[in-house]
Amino acid sequence: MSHRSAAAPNDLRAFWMPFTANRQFKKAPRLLVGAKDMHYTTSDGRQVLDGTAGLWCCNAGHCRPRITAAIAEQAAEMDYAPAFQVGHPKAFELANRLIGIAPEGMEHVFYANSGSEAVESALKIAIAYQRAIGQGSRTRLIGRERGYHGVNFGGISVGGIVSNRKVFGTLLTGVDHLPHTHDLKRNAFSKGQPEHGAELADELERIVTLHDASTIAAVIVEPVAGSTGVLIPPKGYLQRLRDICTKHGILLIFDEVITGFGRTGAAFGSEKYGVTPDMITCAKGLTNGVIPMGAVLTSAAIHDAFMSGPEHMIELFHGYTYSGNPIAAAAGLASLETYGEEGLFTRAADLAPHWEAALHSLADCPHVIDIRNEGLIGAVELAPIPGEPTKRAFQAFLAAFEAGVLIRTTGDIIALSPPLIVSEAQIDELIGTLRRVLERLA
Ligand code: PXG
Repeated sequence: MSHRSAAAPNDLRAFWMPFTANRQFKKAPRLLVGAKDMHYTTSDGRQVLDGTAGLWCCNAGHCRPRITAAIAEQAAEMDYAPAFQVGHPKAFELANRLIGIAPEGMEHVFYANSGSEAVESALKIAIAYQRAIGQGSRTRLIGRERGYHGVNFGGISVGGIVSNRKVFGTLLTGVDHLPHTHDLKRNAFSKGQPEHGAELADELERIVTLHDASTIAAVIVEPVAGSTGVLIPPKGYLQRLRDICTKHGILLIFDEVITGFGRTGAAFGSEKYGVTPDMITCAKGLTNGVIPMGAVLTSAAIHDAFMSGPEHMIELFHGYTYSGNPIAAAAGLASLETYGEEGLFTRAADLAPHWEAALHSLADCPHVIDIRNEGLIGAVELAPIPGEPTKRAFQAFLAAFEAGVLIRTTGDIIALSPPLIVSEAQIDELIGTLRRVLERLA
C-alpha cells in the first residue's frame, strides 16, 4: 500500500514486478511518474537525476519532443499494420537508416520487439544459415560466462548468469561457454580497455578442439558486457575472437543491445573496437527506449543464403506480430534523427575524459575494489559484506535514490550509464552524490 500521493496506485499486489525484490519494493515503493531530459519525477514530487538512461536505453534523455511527436502522429495516421506479406514505408525507411549508421558489412535488418527477441532471432538465423549453405551439422552455440543475452531460452542458454539459468531446467542443448574476461588481479582500476586478457579469446580454439568446428554455428558476445557489471574487452580480445571465428567458419554475433547507439562513443561497439561481426543484435537505444523494438543486423552473405528456392515461398519461418511495428518504426526514425542532430554518437567519446576522471575520483571511497569505464559507461565494484553478497550495493542503490540519483546495481557492482545528453555539471552531481552515499555505507 502506498500513501505517498494521489498519483500512486492504492494497491501494488497485482503487478508481479520483473527482476525486482517485490516484497521489499512494495513495503517502500519507488514510483516514477514523470520524466524530462536528464530527470525523473517521483510520486512524492522529487527530481531524480537519471544515472542509467532508464535501463541503458534512453540515450537521448527523456520525453524528447521529436520522438513523442512522431509517436503521436504515427498512432493517429496508422496504428498497426501486419508485418507478414504486407509492409509499410517506415519499417523499410528505418532499416535503410540503420544500415546507414551500422558498421561496414551490415546490409539487412530483421526486426524484433526487444533485445531478448533480437537474440533469439539471431541465434535461429545463425543455425538456419549454416544449414542453408550446406553446413547443417553446425548447430552448437557458444556464449560466454557472465554474458547477458536477455531472458528467453536461447538467450539464457548462451548467457552466463547462474541465477538467470539455474531454476529453468535443462535449457538448450549443444551450448558451450567462453570464460569471462573479468580479471581484478591484473586489471583493477583500468581506464578504458584493460591491458590483460586478449589470450582468453584463445579458449575458443580449445572449444573448437573439443567439439570440432563442424558442429559450431556461432559465437555470441557483448562487446562490453553490461548487465554483469561492465566488463570491458581487453585490448586485442575481440579481434582475436573474430580471427578464430573466421578461420573456422563460425559466425560471430555481437550483442549490442547496450553498446549500440552511441554508448561507447561510436554508433556501435563494433565501430569503436574496429571489429566487424557477422550479425549485430540491438534494441534499447534503437527507439530511445520509448517503444519496444529490437533488431538483428546481418551481412549480405547471411541474408542472401536464404534467397533461393521458388520466389513465392517464405524464406525464413520466423517473425513476430509486431515486427517493424509502425509506431516503433516512427519512434526509431525520430530517435535516429535526434541522435544525428545532437551528435550523440560521438558525445560519449567527447565526454569520456571528464567521465573517466570523475568516476575514478571515487577510488578512495570505502569498500571500493575496482572502478572501470568506457565511453559513457562506468562501474564501481564494492567488496561484498561477508556472507551477504549484493546487499552492500543494493543499500547504495536505495541511498542514492533517496539522495536524488538513479543508479543500477548488479551483485556488488554499481553500473552507471547516463543519457548521452548529460552535462559535465550533471556528471559531477552524479559522482558527488555517489561519493556521499559510499562514505556513509555500512
Ligand atoms: N542483450 C543484452 C546485451 C542486454 O543488455 C538484452 C539482450 C535483453 O534485452 P531486453 O530488451 O529483452 O530486456 C539485454 C538487456 C541492467 C539491465 O541493469 C540490462 C538489460 C536489461 C535490463 C537491465 O544491466 N539488458
